[in-house]
Amino acid sequence: MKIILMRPSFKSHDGFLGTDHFALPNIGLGIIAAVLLGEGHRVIIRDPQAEGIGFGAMLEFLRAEQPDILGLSVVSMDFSGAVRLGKAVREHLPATRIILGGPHFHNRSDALLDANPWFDFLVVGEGDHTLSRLIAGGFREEACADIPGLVYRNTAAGRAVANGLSVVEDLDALPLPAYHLYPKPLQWYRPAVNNYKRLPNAAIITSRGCPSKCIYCQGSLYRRMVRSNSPDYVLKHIRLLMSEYGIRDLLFFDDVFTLNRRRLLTICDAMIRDKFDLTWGCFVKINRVIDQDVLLKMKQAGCWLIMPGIESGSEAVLDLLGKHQSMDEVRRICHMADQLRIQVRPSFMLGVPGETRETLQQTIDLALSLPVTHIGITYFSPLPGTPVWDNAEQYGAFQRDNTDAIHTTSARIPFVPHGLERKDLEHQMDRLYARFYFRFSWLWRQFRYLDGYEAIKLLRGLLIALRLRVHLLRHGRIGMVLFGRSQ
Ligand code: B12
Ligand code: SF4
Repeated sequence: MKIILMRPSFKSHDGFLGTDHFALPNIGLGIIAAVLLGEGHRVIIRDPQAEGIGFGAMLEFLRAEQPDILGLSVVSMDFSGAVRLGKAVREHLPATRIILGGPHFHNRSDALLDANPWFDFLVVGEGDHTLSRLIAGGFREEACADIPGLVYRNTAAGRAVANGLSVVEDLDALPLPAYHLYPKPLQWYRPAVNNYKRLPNAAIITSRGCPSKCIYCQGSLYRRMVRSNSPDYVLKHIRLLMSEYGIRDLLFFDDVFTLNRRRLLTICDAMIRDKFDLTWGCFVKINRVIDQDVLLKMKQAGCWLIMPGIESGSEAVLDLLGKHQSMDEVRRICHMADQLRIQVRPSFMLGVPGETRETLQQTIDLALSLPVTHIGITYFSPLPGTPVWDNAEQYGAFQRDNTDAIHTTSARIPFVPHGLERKDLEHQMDRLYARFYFRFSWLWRQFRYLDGYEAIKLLRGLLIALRLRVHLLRHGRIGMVLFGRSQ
């Protein structure tokens, strides 16, 4: 069978203010492709955003290729792009089966399939094997009933039916992503300027799921279902990236890479013993096994960056969000990492449930007081399938039925907490960016971390800061320029 896999994202991410291109290959599609290749199918991966291809050109390509299956990987922000593409493909290629998976879909996506007749199937959860099972079952309705995570049309019921959540038990049994199939060589991709130390960089996932219960997060869907690759598998994967693709810097995109202390230390020990020429960064949770010993070992193994989700400067807000971390812990871990010369790049959300003018101020005060090199800030948006989605209106104003309104960036405000106004959030977003980056102490911190690699990045960073300043002076707002333009 001929299968084309892609993200229906047609937004250009050609640079943070045009200074640096920023694109990463989709790991999930790479694994699905590897599974299908192993079964003898012909697979093509496309990425319009990375390739700089517009909607029309992509449709032309699909019409020329006439795939048996078009598999789309969809984050909520891209759902409207998927609908647009789905309608066009249905019209021009009636025989192509259109199958969607990705974090936008959840247990109650049966209604979504009913509302979108141009799609054939949706997949909820981990779809590594779903396409191969569908093909093996000949797409027959009886076979569909036994495929975990599948949402399909059930003739007897007269509507779509959802088969729950698909979860892969044994991650070591999965093949590595089919790196050779990405539309650009792996070495071409790079994350945003503050997320890599050296190039070429790559990103990998070595565990899935998170035991925490943050009510706004997709990770919480997999509660208690944390599964990890063994250290042997992880090390084999890294060695391949280094030897075949010359990768020198890695991002561990696991929800919380430091979750299992023993596994983490085993991986670090092997990297140290075998003298890996590798720098790396990872997502962490402040209160998940991070301590002085662990951080020191990570540093010795090449870790230069940790990215905690701090989210808010208010413990009461964090408790409401199910995050439960104290400000003392946040400060302690950030200082500990800074002393070991591990850069910290936390993320914050503005306009979360329970937010008030005071808690916004607490978040700004916290961000400015921490010894961190960069910050990531987005406006909060409820995401489909997460606990907060069901009762978002209890906490604020939100256009539930408008998928275009789901926007987890600093460009648009999808959700306004009761008691606040849009302009409060806009004002605080700009204030936080401006006050964080236009400080002498920020510049001083950059110099503290200066080495050959950081010098090049600092020049890029200063260019970005300068452009931000000019933009702020000209337009009075920063937020809109931080993300790509729609094509
Ligand atoms: C790495 C990452 C990124 C990277 C790389 C994205 C990329 N090119 O793949 C960067 C930093 C660029 C990024 C950007 C964004 N991200 Co992001 N990101 C992640 C992260 C940490 C890991 C993704 C990953 O590789 N997972 C591992 C693979 C194996 O899983 P997967 O991609 O979900 O694929 C599996 C299933 O979903 C399913 N599946 C997926 N596609 C398909 C397609 C078919 C046909 C089938 C059958 C199955 C299937 O099967 C796959 C294999 O199991 C996740 C959190 C997480 N742990 O997943 C957030 C996450 C995906 N990101 C999220 C968001 C919101 C974003 C942004 C919108 C953020 C922003 N402010 O701009 C952008 C959107 C960019 C885009 N258009 O994709 C949300 C999505 C929530 C939602 N409902 O949409 C997540 C879940 C984090 C969260 N907040 O909870 N992200
Ligand atoms: S926000 Fe982080 S800690 Fe909370 S559930 Fe999601 S991945 Fe886990």
